[in-house]
Amino acid sequence: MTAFVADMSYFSGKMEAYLRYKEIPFERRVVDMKVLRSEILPATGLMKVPVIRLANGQWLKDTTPMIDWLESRYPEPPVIPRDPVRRFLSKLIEDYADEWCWRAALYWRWKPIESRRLLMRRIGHEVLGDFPAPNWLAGWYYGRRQIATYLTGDGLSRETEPYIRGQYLDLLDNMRLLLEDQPYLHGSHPSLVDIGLFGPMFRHYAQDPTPSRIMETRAPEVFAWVGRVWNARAHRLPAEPSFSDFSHPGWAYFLREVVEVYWPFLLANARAWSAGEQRFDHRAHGVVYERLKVVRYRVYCLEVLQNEYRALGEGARRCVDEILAPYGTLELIEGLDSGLLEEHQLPLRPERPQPSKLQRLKLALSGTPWDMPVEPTKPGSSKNSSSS
Ligand SMILES: N[C@@H](CCC(=O)N[C@@H](CS)C(=O)NCC(=O)O)C(=O)O
Repeated sequence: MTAFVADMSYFSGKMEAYLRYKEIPFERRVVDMKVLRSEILPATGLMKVPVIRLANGQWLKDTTPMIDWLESRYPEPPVIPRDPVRRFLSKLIEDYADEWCWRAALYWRWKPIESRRLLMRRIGHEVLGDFPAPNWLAGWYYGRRQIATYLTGDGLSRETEPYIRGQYLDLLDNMRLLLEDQPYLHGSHPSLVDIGLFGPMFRHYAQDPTPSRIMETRAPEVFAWVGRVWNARAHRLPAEPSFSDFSHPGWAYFLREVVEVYWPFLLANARAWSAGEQRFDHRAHGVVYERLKVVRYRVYCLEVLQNEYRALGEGARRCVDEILAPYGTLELIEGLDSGLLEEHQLPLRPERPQPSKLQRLKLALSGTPWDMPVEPTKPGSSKNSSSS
């Protein structure tokens, strides 16, 4: 199989850590705009990495379903705990790492001037080589676009900035607590929570100059863990992973964030989507993240997690509820239907509607939005959700 990746990409780092640890053979292809446009977009409907092309020509996209799919083909050693309670909580934390840790990782990449300058140059050079503009200008344009979409367009304000900034330091402190007692966050072997948190920690925090310096001094344990996960190989570890439960005090921070902040964010996004809105406000940590973009993909994330929760046996569900009880309960939305479950069935359907020339040009200039560019479905066109 071929993994299409970018060297500074959050989700590519996550995927590669998984493939390397599992020792799944793959050819590594670093993408540029041309590959994104001419190979990845037609095959997957997005210009995003990582994606995988299997030896038989079929494609996979999106790290979360990709890992699920690969786990079913390469089950040993598992990264997803087989115990249903640990499995569900791991998936919850993976999703939080993907969707709620993203903004802060972008903040630390694009806000400090030394990181911003370096990354604009790097991206201009490595990804945008064929852009019809000098590399530095293309990199500058890309950086401004990331800032506009994922920071100022995603709730960064004077009020929220200290919390966005502080999330990184909180992650470091709490990961350090966990790593003082075990080589990986969840025990003896890399697991889904390591892979998920590797997203922000590797290509952004450990490698972008400003946050990297902080990690080196504030949490060398995390710096060492980044190297350990990258270098982990299944055959060098005992055959049976031993994954702990979530009772270690280091998990309290993550569970609280998931229950008090992330899950309500997913609910608010899903409700706004059902109401056909474009933006919504979200209160967390006593401040308001204003005018967050409603993202259909995150309605899908909630739908998947709710399905996982509902599939738990009664005993397992009670156990999950008890573990989360100090922080609250997971409210569910009845009848939630993002309409994206089928889109994420892997391998992807080969016949896909192709973007028009105009859509391609728009994508090249504005970047791939969070949502589907080619088959936009208006909210409300599928069964709509109502809250319970
Ligand atoms: N949910 C997707 C997210 C993939 C994603 O957002 N990739 C980023 C790089 S880390 C990307 O390709 N962005 C392209 C752009 O912003 O134009 C996954 O888990 O794979």
